[in-house]
Amino acid sequence: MTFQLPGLPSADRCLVMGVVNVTPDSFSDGGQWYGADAAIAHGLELAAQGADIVDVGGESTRPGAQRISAEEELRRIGPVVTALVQAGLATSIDTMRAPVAEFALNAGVQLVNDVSGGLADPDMPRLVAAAGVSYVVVHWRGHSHDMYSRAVYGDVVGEVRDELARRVDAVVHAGVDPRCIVLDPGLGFGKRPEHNWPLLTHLAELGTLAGGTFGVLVGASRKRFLGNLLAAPDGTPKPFGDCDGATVAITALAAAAGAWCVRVHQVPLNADAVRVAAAWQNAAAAATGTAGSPLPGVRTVTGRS
Ligand code: PMM
Repeated sequence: MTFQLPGLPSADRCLVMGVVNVTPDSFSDGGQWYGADAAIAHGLELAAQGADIVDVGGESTRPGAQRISAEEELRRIGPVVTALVQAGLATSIDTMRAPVAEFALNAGVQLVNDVSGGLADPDMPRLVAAAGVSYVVVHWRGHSHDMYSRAVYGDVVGEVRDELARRVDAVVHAGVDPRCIVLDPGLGFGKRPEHNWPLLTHLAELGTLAGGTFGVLVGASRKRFLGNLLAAPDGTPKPFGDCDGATVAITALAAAAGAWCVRVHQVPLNADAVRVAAAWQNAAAAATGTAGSPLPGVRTVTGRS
Protein backbone atom coordinates (compact mmCIF):
# COMPACT_ATOMS: atom_id res chain seq x y z
CA MET A 1 0.00 0.00 0.00
CA THR A 2 1.48 3.32 -0.93
CA PHE A 3 1.01 6.85 -2.15
CA GLN A 4 0.04 7.29 -5.77
CA LEU A 5 0.56 10.81 -6.96
CA PRO A 6 -0.59 11.62 -10.48
CA GLY A 7 2.12 10.97 -13.05
CA LEU A 8 4.76 9.88 -10.53
CA PRO A 9 6.28 6.50 -9.70
CA SER A 10 4.93 4.63 -6.73
CA ALA A 11 6.49 1.83 -4.72
CA ASP A 12 5.85 -0.03 -1.48
CA ARG A 13 8.61 2.04 0.07
CA CYS A 14 9.70 5.64 0.40
CA LEU A 15 10.79 7.13 -2.95
CA VAL A 16 14.23 8.63 -3.61
CA MET A 17 14.54 11.98 -5.36
CA GLY A 18 18.01 12.73 -6.72
CA VAL A 19 19.15 16.37 -6.75
CA VAL A 20 20.47 18.00 -9.92
CA ASN A 21 21.56 21.51 -8.93
CA VAL A 22 22.48 23.47 -12.07
CA THR A 23 24.00 26.23 -9.98
CA PRO A 24 27.45 27.58 -9.30
CA ASP A 25 26.73 28.21 -5.62
CA SER A 26 24.38 25.69 -3.93
CA PHE A 27 25.78 25.10 -0.46
CA SER A 28 25.96 21.34 -0.75
CA ASP A 29 27.26 20.74 -4.28
CA GLY A 30 27.54 24.20 -5.87
CA GLY A 31 29.33 24.23 -9.20
CA GLN A 32 29.75 20.50 -9.63
CA TRP A 33 27.02 20.11 -12.28
CA TYR A 34 26.79 23.71 -13.44
CA GLY A 35 27.08 23.21 -17.20
CA ALA A 36 24.16 21.64 -19.05
CA ASP A 37 26.11 18.61 -20.25
CA ALA A 38 27.45 17.84 -16.78
CA ALA A 39 24.00 18.31 -15.23
CA ILE A 40 22.32 16.04 -17.80
CA ALA A 41 24.95 13.34 -17.29
CA HIS A 42 24.53 13.67 -13.53
CA GLY A 43 20.73 13.30 -13.77
CA LEU A 44 21.07 10.18 -15.90
CA GLU A 45 23.62 8.77 -13.46
CA LEU A 46 21.35 9.41 -10.45
CA ALA A 47 18.49 7.60 -12.22
CA ALA A 48 20.78 4.68 -13.08
CA GLN A 49 21.79 4.53 -9.41
CA GLY A 50 18.17 4.21 -8.32
CA ALA A 51 16.64 7.67 -8.09
CA ASP A 52 12.89 7.41 -8.66
CA ILE A 53 12.64 11.12 -9.52
CA VAL A 54 15.30 13.67 -10.51
CA ASP A 55 14.83 17.23 -9.23
CA VAL A 56 16.34 19.95 -11.41
CA GLY A 57 16.97 23.40 -9.91
CA GLY A 58 18.70 26.49 -11.29
CA GLU A 59 18.56 28.85 -8.33
CA SER A 60 20.52 28.38 -5.12
CA THR A 61 18.57 28.75 -1.90
CA ARG A 62 21.56 28.54 0.42
CA PRO A 63 21.31 30.90 3.41
CA GLY A 64 22.22 34.41 2.32
CA ALA A 65 21.82 33.73 -1.42
CA GLN A 66 20.75 36.63 -3.63
CA ARG A 67 18.19 35.93 -6.34
CA ILE A 68 19.12 35.43 -9.98
CA SER A 69 16.95 36.61 -12.87
CA ALA A 70 14.24 34.41 -14.36
CA GLU A 71 16.13 34.50 -17.67
CA GLU A 72 19.27 33.14 -16.03
CA GLU A 73 17.30 30.46 -14.19
CA LEU A 74 15.67 29.40 -17.47
CA ARG A 75 19.01 29.37 -19.25
CA ARG A 76 20.40 27.01 -16.61
CA ILE A 77 17.53 24.54 -16.33
CA GLY A 78 16.13 24.59 -19.89
CA PRO A 79 18.36 22.08 -21.70
CA VAL A 80 18.68 19.90 -18.60
CA VAL A 81 14.95 19.51 -17.98
CA THR A 82 14.31 18.92 -21.67
CA ALA A 83 16.97 16.21 -21.97
CA LEU A 84 16.02 14.37 -18.78
CA VAL A 85 12.31 14.32 -19.67
CA GLN A 86 13.17 13.11 -23.17
CA ALA A 87 15.30 10.37 -21.65
CA GLY A 88 12.14 9.14 -19.91
CA LEU A 89 13.04 10.11 -16.34
CA ALA A 90 10.39 11.18 -13.85
CA THR A 91 11.52 14.78 -13.49
CA SER A 92 10.63 17.60 -11.15
CA ILE A 93 11.44 21.28 -11.41
CA ASP A 94 12.72 23.02 -8.28
CA THR A 95 11.67 26.62 -8.74
CA MET A 96 9.74 29.42 -7.07
CA ARG A 97 8.93 31.09 -10.40
CA ALA A 98 5.83 30.39 -12.48
CA PRO A 99 7.49 31.17 -15.85
CA VAL A 100 10.28 28.69 -15.09
CA ALA A 101 7.77 26.07 -13.97
CA GLU A 102 5.73 26.75 -17.10
CA PHE A 103 8.73 26.05 -19.33
CA ALA A 104 9.40 22.82 -17.46
CA LEU A 105 5.75 21.76 -17.57
CA ASN A 106 5.71 22.30 -21.32
CA ALA A 107 8.84 20.13 -21.51
CA GLY A 108 6.94 17.40 -19.63
CA VAL A 109 7.96 17.46 -15.94
CA GLN A 110 5.59 15.60 -13.63
CA LEU A 111 6.19 17.56 -10.43
CA VAL A 112 6.68 21.18 -9.39
CA ASN A 113 8.85 21.55 -6.28
CA ASP A 114 8.26 25.06 -4.96
CA VAL A 115 10.33 25.79 -1.85
CA SER A 116 8.17 28.85 -1.20
CA GLY A 117 4.93 26.85 -1.14
CA GLY A 118 3.38 29.25 -3.63
CA LEU A 119 4.28 32.39 -1.68
CA ALA A 120 7.10 33.74 -3.87
CA ASP A 121 5.08 33.84 -7.09
CA PRO A 122 1.31 34.13 -6.73
CA ASP A 123 0.84 32.74 -10.26
CA MET A 124 2.37 29.40 -9.33
CA PRO A 125 -0.62 27.60 -7.73
CA ARG A 126 -2.92 28.44 -10.66
CA LEU A 127 -0.30 27.27 -13.14
CA VAL A 128 0.16 23.97 -11.29
CA ALA A 129 -3.60 23.54 -11.03
CA ALA A 130 -4.08 24.04 -14.76
CA ALA A 131 -1.31 21.54 -15.54
CA GLY A 132 -2.81 18.95 -13.17
CA VAL A 133 0.62 17.82 -11.96
CA SER A 134 1.83 17.11 -8.46
CA TYR A 135 3.01 19.99 -6.31
CA VAL A 136 5.48 20.03 -3.42
CA VAL A 137 4.39 22.73 -0.98
CA VAL A 138 7.34 23.58 1.23
CA HIS A 139 7.16 25.51 4.51
CA TRP A 140 8.83 28.87 3.90
CA ARG A 141 8.88 32.27 5.55
CA GLY A 142 10.84 34.35 3.07
CA HIS A 143 13.75 34.54 0.67
CA SER A 144 17.22 33.24 1.53
CA HIS A 145 19.03 36.56 1.86
CA ASP A 146 17.61 37.08 5.35
CA MET A 147 15.92 33.77 6.15
CA TYR A 148 17.33 33.52 9.67
CA SER A 149 15.65 36.72 10.78
CA ARG A 150 12.37 34.80 10.51
CA ALA A 151 13.64 31.69 12.29
CA VAL A 152 11.77 32.51 15.49
CA TYR A 153 9.38 29.88 16.82
CA GLY A 154 7.64 29.18 20.11
CA ASP A 155 6.27 25.80 19.05
CA VAL A 156 8.03 24.96 15.78
CA VAL A 157 5.93 21.87 14.95
CA GLY A 158 2.63 23.61 15.64
CA GLU A 159 3.60 26.76 13.75
CA VAL A 160 4.95 24.93 10.71
CA ARG A 161 1.86 22.75 10.69
CA ASP A 162 -0.51 25.74 10.89
CA GLU A 163 1.39 27.66 8.22
CA LEU A 164 1.43 24.63 5.91
CA ALA A 165 -2.30 24.17 6.49
CA ARG A 166 -2.87 27.75 5.37
CA ARG A 167 -0.79 27.12 2.24
CA VAL A 168 -2.80 23.98 1.49
CA ASP A 169 -6.01 25.99 1.78
CA ALA A 170 -4.60 28.67 -0.51
CA VAL A 171 -3.36 26.34 -3.24
CA VAL A 172 -6.54 24.27 -3.13
CA HIS A 173 -8.49 27.52 -3.41
CA ALA A 174 -6.41 28.30 -6.53
CA GLY A 175 -7.55 25.00 -8.03
CA VAL A 176 -4.84 22.47 -7.10
CA ASP A 177 -6.28 18.98 -6.60
CA PRO A 178 -5.52 17.90 -3.00
CA ARG A 179 -4.49 14.49 -4.33
CA CYS A 180 -1.59 16.25 -6.11
CA ILE A 181 -0.19 17.92 -2.98
CA VAL A 182 2.98 16.83 -1.18
CA LEU A 183 4.05 18.65 1.99
CA ASP A 184 7.59 19.45 3.07
CA PRO A 185 8.65 20.95 6.43
CA GLY A 186 11.37 22.95 4.67
CA LEU A 187 14.34 21.89 6.77
CA GLY A 188 16.80 24.78 7.00
CA PHE A 189 14.44 27.25 5.32
CA GLY A 190 14.04 29.92 7.99
CA LYS A 191 14.96 27.28 10.57
CA ARG A 192 17.96 26.87 12.81
CA PRO A 193 19.36 23.42 13.64
CA GLU A 194 17.29 23.13 16.80
CA HIS A 195 14.11 23.66 14.76
CA ASN A 196 14.81 20.89 12.23
CA TRP A 197 14.99 17.99 14.70
CA PRO A 198 11.49 18.30 16.17
CA LEU A 199 10.08 18.63 12.66
CA LEU A 200 11.78 15.36 11.70
CA THR A 201 10.29 13.59 14.68
CA HIS A 202 6.77 14.77 13.83
CA LEU A 203 6.51 13.86 10.14
CA ALA A 204 3.20 12.03 10.48
CA GLU A 205 1.62 15.04 12.21
CA LEU A 206 2.93 17.35 9.50
CA GLY A 207 1.34 15.22 6.79
CA THR A 208 -2.10 15.19 8.37
CA LEU A 209 -3.67 18.61 8.27
CA ALA A 210 -6.31 20.79 6.67
CA GLY A 211 -8.71 17.84 6.74
CA GLY A 212 -6.52 15.55 4.63
CA THR A 213 -3.52 13.27 4.62
CA PHE A 214 -0.61 14.14 2.38
CA GLY A 215 2.68 12.59 1.35
CA VAL A 216 5.66 14.19 3.08
CA LEU A 217 8.95 14.98 1.36
CA VAL A 218 12.07 15.30 3.51
CA GLY A 219 15.03 17.34 2.29
CA ALA A 220 17.73 16.87 4.92
CA SER A 221 20.54 15.90 2.58
CA ARG A 222 23.88 17.54 3.42
CA LYS A 223 22.19 20.38 5.27
CA ARG A 224 24.02 22.57 7.70
CA PHE A 225 22.31 21.11 10.78
CA LEU A 226 23.97 17.76 10.01
CA GLY A 227 27.37 19.42 9.70
CA ASN A 228 26.75 21.09 13.07
CA LEU A 229 25.71 17.82 14.70
CA LEU A 230 28.91 16.14 13.53
CA ALA A 231 31.21 19.08 14.27
CA ALA A 232 34.83 18.51 15.30
CA PRO A 233 35.73 18.93 19.00
CA ASP A 234 36.79 22.54 18.26
CA GLY A 235 33.29 23.23 16.89
CA THR A 236 34.20 23.26 13.20
CA PRO A 237 31.15 21.93 11.32
CA LYS A 238 31.66 18.79 9.26
CA PRO A 239 31.91 19.73 5.57
CA PHE A 240 28.68 19.26 3.58
CA GLY A 241 30.15 16.59 1.33
CA ASP A 242 31.06 14.49 4.38
CA CYS A 243 27.49 14.43 5.69
CA ASP A 244 26.18 11.66 3.44
CA GLY A 245 26.34 9.09 6.25
CA ALA A 246 24.17 11.32 8.43
CA THR A 247 21.82 11.85 5.48
CA VAL A 248 21.43 8.09 5.03
CA ALA A 249 20.58 7.74 8.73
CA ILE A 250 17.87 10.40 8.40
CA THR A 251 16.58 8.67 5.28
CA ALA A 252 16.15 5.37 7.11
CA LEU A 253 14.42 7.03 10.05
CA ALA A 254 12.19 9.24 7.90
CA ALA A 255 11.23 6.34 5.64
CA ALA A 256 10.37 4.19 8.65
CA ALA A 257 8.26 7.08 9.95
CA GLY A 258 6.26 7.09 6.71
CA ALA A 259 7.86 9.77 4.55
CA TRP A 260 6.70 9.62 0.93
CA CYS A 261 10.06 10.65 -0.51
CA VAL A 262 13.55 11.81 0.47
CA ARG A 263 15.44 14.40 -1.59
CA VAL A 264 19.14 13.50 -1.64
CA HIS A 265 22.39 14.36 -3.39
CA GLN A 266 23.96 10.91 -3.16
CA VAL A 267 21.58 8.19 -4.33
CA PRO A 268 22.99 4.66 -3.91
CA LEU A 269 23.18 4.45 -0.11
CA ASN A 270 19.86 6.25 0.30
CA ALA A 271 18.23 3.83 -2.15
CA ASP A 272 19.49 1.03 0.11
CA ALA A 273 18.22 2.79 3.22
CA VAL A 274 14.62 3.14 1.98
CA ARG A 275 14.59 -0.59 1.22
CA VAL A 276 15.90 -1.40 4.69
CA ALA A 277 13.15 0.76 6.19
CA ALA A 278 10.48 -1.00 4.11
CA ALA A 279 11.73 -4.46 5.12
CA TRP A 280 11.81 -3.33 8.75
CA GLN A 281 8.23 -2.11 8.55
CA ASN A 282 7.05 -5.26 6.78
CA ALA A 283 8.59 -7.45 9.46
CA ALA A 284 7.04 -5.31 12.17
CA ALA A 285 3.65 -5.56 10.46
CA ALA A 286 3.98 -9.35 10.07
CA ALA A 287 4.87 -9.70 13.75
CA THR A 288 1.71 -7.91 14.76
CA GLY A 289 -0.42 -9.86 12.27
CA THR A 290 -1.08 -6.87 10.07
CA ALA A 291 0.89 -8.07 7.02
CA GLY A 292 -0.79 -6.99 3.81
CA SER A 293 -2.25 -3.90 5.38
CA PRO A 294 -0.66 -0.47 4.83
CA LEU A 295 2.85 -0.20 6.20
CA PRO A 296 2.79 1.45 9.61
CA GLY A 297 3.10 5.15 9.14
CA VAL A 298 2.65 5.01 5.38
CA ARG A 299 -0.59 6.49 4.30
CA THR A 300 -2.64 6.62 1.16
CA VAL A 301 -3.10 10.12 -0.20
CA THR A 302 -6.72 10.99 0.28
CA GLY A 303 -6.57 14.75 0.04
CA ARG A 304 -9.41 16.33 1.93
CA SER A 305 -11.96 14.04 3.48
N1 PMM B 1 16.17 22.05 -0.09
C1 PMM B 1 16.90 22.67 -1.02
C2 PMM B 1 16.42 22.86 -2.33
N2 PMM B 1 15.21 22.37 -2.68
N3 PMM B 1 13.23 21.24 -2.11
C3 PMM B 1 12.47 20.62 -1.20
N4 PMM B 1 11.25 20.16 -1.53
N5 PMM B 1 12.89 20.44 0.08
C4 PMM B 1 14.11 20.88 0.51
O1 PMM B 1 14.42 20.71 1.69
C5 PMM B 1 14.93 21.56 -0.43
C6 PMM B 1 14.45 21.72 -1.77
C7 PMM B 1 18.24 23.23 -0.66
O2 PMM B 1 19.22 22.23 -0.70
P1 PMM B 1 20.32 22.11 -1.87
O3 PMM B 1 20.76 23.49 -2.24
O4 PMM B 1 21.39 21.29 -1.28
O5 PMM B 1 19.68 21.40 -3.03
